[in-house]
Amino acid sequence: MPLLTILRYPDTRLHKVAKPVRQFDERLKILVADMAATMYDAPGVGLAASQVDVHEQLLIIDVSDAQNALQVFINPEIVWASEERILYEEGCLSVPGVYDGVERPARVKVRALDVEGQPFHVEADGLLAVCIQHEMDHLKGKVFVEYLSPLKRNRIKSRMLKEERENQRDRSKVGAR
Ligand code: K2U
Ligand code: ZN
Repeated sequence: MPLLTILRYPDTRLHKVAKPVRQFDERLKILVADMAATMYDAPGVGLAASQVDVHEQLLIIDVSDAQNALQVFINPEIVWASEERILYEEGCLSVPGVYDGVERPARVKVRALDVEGQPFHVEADGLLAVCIQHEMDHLKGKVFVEYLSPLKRNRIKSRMLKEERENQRDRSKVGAR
């Protein structure tokens, strides 16, 4: 399974709003497999299709210690969220090296479809609840740095753009050899 390219903030494609999945076919299963390989390789505990430039409502999560319990959420909806909130040090594969506190509902109930198109519900707390909400933000075109102050967000944007320019320069040097 090929590893997919993860878009890096502030790539504007990360802000596209994902459309509902309509066809539960072989293409979808291959996409899930390629996203899972990409997530485990990163490594990460979640990945939204938006991050690999596929703008469909699909996210995957594996919060198991052994990294052998993949969960697939298609067209997910949060049907209930607790009043209680949790502050969690979040990161993002699209914003490598940046971790900061984000406050979210501590528990959520989610309705989604599985890869066969069958509906299911999940009640989540802890890391799973945080990750589901983080990934669902991606499907709405939102990156977690948007919860931070404008000063922090602008510093992160400048740093990511600088790193991208350096990476492109390194790639051109390798190509020139
Ligand atoms: O969306 C992503 O880039 C995947 C995130 C999922 C995540 C976001 C916030 C909090 C936890 C997980 C990546 O897995 S970031 C790596 C990571 C892993 C465990 C805990 C925190 C960050
Ligand atoms: Zn993310």
